[in-house]
This record gives sequence, structure tokens and C-alpha cells, in this order.
Amino acid sequence: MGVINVTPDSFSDGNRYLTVDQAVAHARMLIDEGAHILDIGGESTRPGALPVTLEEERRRVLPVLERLADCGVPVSLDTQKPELMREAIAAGASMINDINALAVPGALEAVAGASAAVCLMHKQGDPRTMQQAPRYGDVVREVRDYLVTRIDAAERAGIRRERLVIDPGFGFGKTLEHNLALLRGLAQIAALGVPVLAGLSRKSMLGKITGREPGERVFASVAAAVIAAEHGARIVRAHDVAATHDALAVWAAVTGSQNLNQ
Ligand code: 7PM
Repeated sequence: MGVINVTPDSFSDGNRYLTVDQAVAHARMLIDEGAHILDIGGESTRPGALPVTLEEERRRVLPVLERLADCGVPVSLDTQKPELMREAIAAGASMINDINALAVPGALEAVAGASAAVCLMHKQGDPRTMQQAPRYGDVVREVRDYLVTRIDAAERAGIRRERLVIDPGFGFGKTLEHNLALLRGLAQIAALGVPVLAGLSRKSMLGKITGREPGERVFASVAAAVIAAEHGARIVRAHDVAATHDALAVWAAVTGSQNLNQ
């Protein structure tokens, strides 16, 4: 899964199309590099980030989604807003990637009537403050139990299990030790039988390990992606798609997993 950030711009509406063109060009490059899914995000969920309004998020992502609706790979929208989930599905999104696991009022209903896939992610706290003091007894167990409750909630709302993907939410209210424990124990989450998505790309846990800035975390991210795959992740969310794709192609060949180019 290749990440497309539709970055905020400080320019007038007259220049906004440039941002859309850039996002679409970036998407096409990631597809060339081997991305099988694209994830579009218009609201930063980085620790400490402030929320954006519905109108602003819509203006950022819908034009990009519309232009990518028939790009040849499924397109996911990273959003927490039920209204935008509906609009995105109508505009051709194949997946909703919700860091709130459809726990916001109206979110379950927004996707239930459609056929789009849904990624249910775990986080502790809210992005503004979640990295201040993450606390767990047994992090793998707590994350797994939470995901079970969200899978149940989704199924009760009429979203069939086949539509679901689960994600431990690396970095979302977790210390380095919590993140490492989750990566080590990822197979216990994969054992739920719902495909696991792992997002480790360029994250600060890799900065803590390597001492490097986000742009210099490619090698660390590729290592983390392969480890996640080895521990049962079925989808890896990545900024550096070419590098990640080749590494996973080697992993897939060794393990006899489906050829990544098919
Ligand atoms: C700063 C820090 C900016 C972290 C952006 C991020 C995930 C996600 C993100 C994830 C799923 C990023 C993150 N991370 N969605 N959205 N899983 N499902 O690396 O791990 O892009 S935002």
C-alpha cells in the first residue's frame, strides 16, 4: 500500500490544482513501482497534529480520488469523518482506512451499506496527546482484544468480515518498547484470521532505533516491512514503494507466498 499525502498548501484556490496534479503524478509513480493499493490522506494524524475541517479535507482528497478512481489499483481513503467516507466511496474509493476503527458516531453506518473494504486500526488516546504517556499491561493482548471488539462492532453493523483489515497502529499511543512488542507478537493478531495491515514506514520508532530523520529511514522501513510480512502482515503501508516492493518480492519468493507481481 503506497502512501499519497495530499499535503496542505498555503496557496490560493488557483494553485490548488497543482497539488492535485502532483498527488496524481505521485500515485502513478507508486503504481509503476509496484504498489497494489494507494492510500490517500488529507488530514495529518501525526502525533501533535491538529484536526482539519470536513470542508478542507474534502477539498484536498476528493479531486485526487476522482482522478484515481480508474487508475488500475484499489484506492483507500485515510479519514476519520463519516461524511467523507460516504463521499469517497461514491467517488470510487475501494477502502476506508480509519485510525478510529469506525468508532466515531456514524462511521459504521457510513460504510455498512457499501461494499468497500475497511481498515480498523488500534490507537491509544487522540493524536494530539497520544505519545505523552502510552500505558499498557500486555500491549499485544490489549491491541488484539480491542481489534476483536471493533471486528464484532463492524459485523453487528452489517459489515462482513471479508471486507475487514486490521492494524495494530504502530506509533499511535505506543512507546518504542510497545511497538517492538507488537511487531514481535504480530502473529497473535494475524491469528484472528482477518488480514493484517502494518504501517511502519518512516515512523519515529525507526528514528529512535537508527538515529535518522524521516527522509533517511528507507532502509529501516524496508527491514521493518519484511519483518512485518514474516510475522503475518498481508498489507504493508509504505512511502518508499520501489524499495519495499523488491524486498517483499525476495521475502515472497523465499516463503513461497504469492508472487508480488501477479
Ligand atoms: C507523521 C507521523 C505523519 C505518522 C504521518 C504518520 C498509519 C495510518 C498513518 C498506520 C494505518 C504515516 C503516519 N499511519 N493508517 N496512517 N496504519 N492504517 O506514517 O500505521 O503516514 S499516518
